[in-house]
Order: sequence, then structure tokens, then C-alpha cells
Amino acid sequence: MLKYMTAGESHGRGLVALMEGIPAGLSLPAEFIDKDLARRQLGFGRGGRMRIEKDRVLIISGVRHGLTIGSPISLLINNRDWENWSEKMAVEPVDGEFERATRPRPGHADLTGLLKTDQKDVRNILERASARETAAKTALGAIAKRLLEEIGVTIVSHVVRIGGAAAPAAGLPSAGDLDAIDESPVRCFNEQASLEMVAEIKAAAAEKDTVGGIFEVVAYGCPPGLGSYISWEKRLNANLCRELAGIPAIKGVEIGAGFNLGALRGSAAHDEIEYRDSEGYRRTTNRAGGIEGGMSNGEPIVARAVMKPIPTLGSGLRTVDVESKEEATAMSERADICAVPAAAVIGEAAMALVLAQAALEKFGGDSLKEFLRNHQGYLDQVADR
Ligand code: EPS
Repeated sequence: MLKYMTAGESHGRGLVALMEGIPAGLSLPAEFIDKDLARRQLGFGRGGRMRIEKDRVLIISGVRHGLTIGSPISLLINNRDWENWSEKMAVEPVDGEFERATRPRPGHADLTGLLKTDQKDVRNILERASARETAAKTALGAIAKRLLEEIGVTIVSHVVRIGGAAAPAAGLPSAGDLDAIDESPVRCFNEQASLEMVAEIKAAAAEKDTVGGIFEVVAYGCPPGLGSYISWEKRLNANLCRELAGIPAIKGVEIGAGFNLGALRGSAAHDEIEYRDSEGYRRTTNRAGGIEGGMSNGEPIVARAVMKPIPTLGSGLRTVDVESKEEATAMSERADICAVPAAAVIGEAAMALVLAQAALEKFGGDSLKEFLRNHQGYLDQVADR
């Protein structure tokens, strides 16, 4: 069982992540995690904060001499910006009263968070609701990716839409394309569409507006049988949707042909089965996005998620001041114009966490050796059928 949790406020001292369930003996260099932290910071349209931070992980526990030892792994990512906030976000009581943020931004957690927790300062809500948390999630996802690498599972993400600019429907990028995708300022695998996406972001910025989009995440190398048809909480598709929808600002998730399946007849919606001596069972198409009956079916796992435009607008939406109850313009914090390229990297983490969880459930093992032995035994069993 893989358990994980994050903590930390956007302008607090730092972010913390905790993970239990990774077997002993897995090589886990901090640089492996740092690489994804850096990738999460990229993308045209990010705000000023990304120029302040240079996220680096400090592994506090669970790793010795480069290898996991089976105990909980804990991570710390310091917020460089903390030095500008150490008083405003002090843990200890401070003298005097700070001006409260009272003009909640529509689209954010601000107003409902205040009502729910019976607090008066929007800052107490937004500090945790901020997508800064996703740095910690990305770090956890990198650990999951490291484990998955051992069983030949690789994950790639790319941006397929930003506002009105969409990448043409083409084949899926492979894991080997990841570096080329990361080179694009919007992490799009099509050069022309990249330019159009950058133009969309520039146009939104010029009008003090923001823009959302859609990213796709693909996992290669999953054996058939991760997840289960037995009950809802073990269904791989359910867990993938939950993890992806848990990324801030995600409003929709689809797997494979997704919402388009609603328009198709059954005869055109499924993936017929073939058998080849060299490859075993395979599908002629992949409309299911690699998941049938709540289980991976051996084809690439394909999920897409839509991110709404960031609700913090330079221009400010109409709101109500929660102290005076007067009409007001929503507060404007520093924010991104577009964070879809970053969300795609976080989507990789979501996919990795779900697949690592399912793989650990299927193969178990307290040591990497045991995990790999069980994995290989299962592959042999499948090959015999
Ligand atoms: C983010 C850090 C935040 C924002 C952004 C994502 O830092 P700051 O609030 O200091 O600018 O840049 O989060 C949001 C805009 C949001 O609405 O959640 C990060 O590390 O990714």
C-alpha cells in the first residue's frame, strides 16, 4: 500500500511531502526528483514566482546511501520566497494586526474556504489552496516514477490545447519524445501549434486575462491487470480520474476516446482483440485508453485533463468585500497567465502515483528484489496463456 501526503503553505517556510510503502533497495537520487521539480517550473505564461523559486528537494528520511530502506520517505522543498513573507506568514504570534485579505476571488477557494473554516482572512485559505502545493506532489510523483522505471513503465505528457489553439490530432508521443516536448515553451509536440499557443497566452496577458487548456498523459509499458474489476475503489480509471481531478483547476478528465464515446455506436467504440505469437494478445485500436473493466489491458494508458483559466485576473472579477458586504473588485495576487504546461508535468506525477499504487498492490514486496521477482513471475504467467 502506497500512502502519501503533503503539507505547506505557498508563502510559508516550505513544502513537506511524506510517502510510505516504497520497497527497500530502490535507488533514489535527489537529482531525479529535482529534474521534475524544474520541469514543473517551466512554461511560457508563468508568473513572477517562478523566477524567485528554484525548487530543490531535501530528502529527510527513508533513504540511506542512495537507496530506499523501506521506512517512510519524507521530503522538504524550501520556499525561497519565505524570506519576503517571514513576518506575514510567521508561525508565532506577531505584534499588531496585518491587513486582512477580504475580497475573495471568484473561481478560487477563497470565499467558500472562509465560510467553511469560519476564518476572516482569505490568506488563510489561499495559502494552502495555491497550486504551489503541486511542487510537493510532483516530488512524490517522481518517487513513484522511479519505482515504475524498474518495471519498464514510462510516462510522457504534452499539452494539446491552450485556449483557442489546439495541436492537430496525431499519434501519441513516445517516452523518447519527452526532451523534445520539454523544449517547447508550452510543452506541445507540434511546432506550429506551439507558436499559436504562445500567441494565445500573449493575447490573454495583454488584456490582463488568463487562459486554460488541455493536457494529455500517456503511460507505456503497463502489464495487463493493474487495478481491478472487483470494486469501485480499485478501478484504475476511477483512481486515475480522482488523482488528475485533484490537481488544482482541473475541471474534467477523460480516458481514451473519453467524451467522444458518447457519440459512437458500440461497433465503433471498442478495441478488437488479436493474438500474435511474438506479442501475445493485443488490441487493434486503443479507444479505451489502455483501461478496460477498471484494469490496465496492456495498451498505453491515455488520459486527458482540462484546466480552467487561472481565476486570479490582473483585471479582477466582480466580488463582495466580506467585511463591508459592499461590491468590490476581487483581490489580485501575483499569479500565472497560463499554467497548463506545468499542469501536464503534475499530470505525469498523478499518473505515476496511481500506477505505482496499483503495481505495489499487484506485486507487493518489501524489497525491490521481491517486487521485481513478483512482477517477472506475473509476466511469465501472462506469457504462458
Ligand atoms: C505556484 C506558486 C504561486 C503561484 C501559482 C503557482 O506563487 P505566488 O502565489 O507566490 O505567485 O505562482 O499558483 C497560483 C497562481 C494559484 O492560483 O494557485 C507554483 O509554485 O506553481
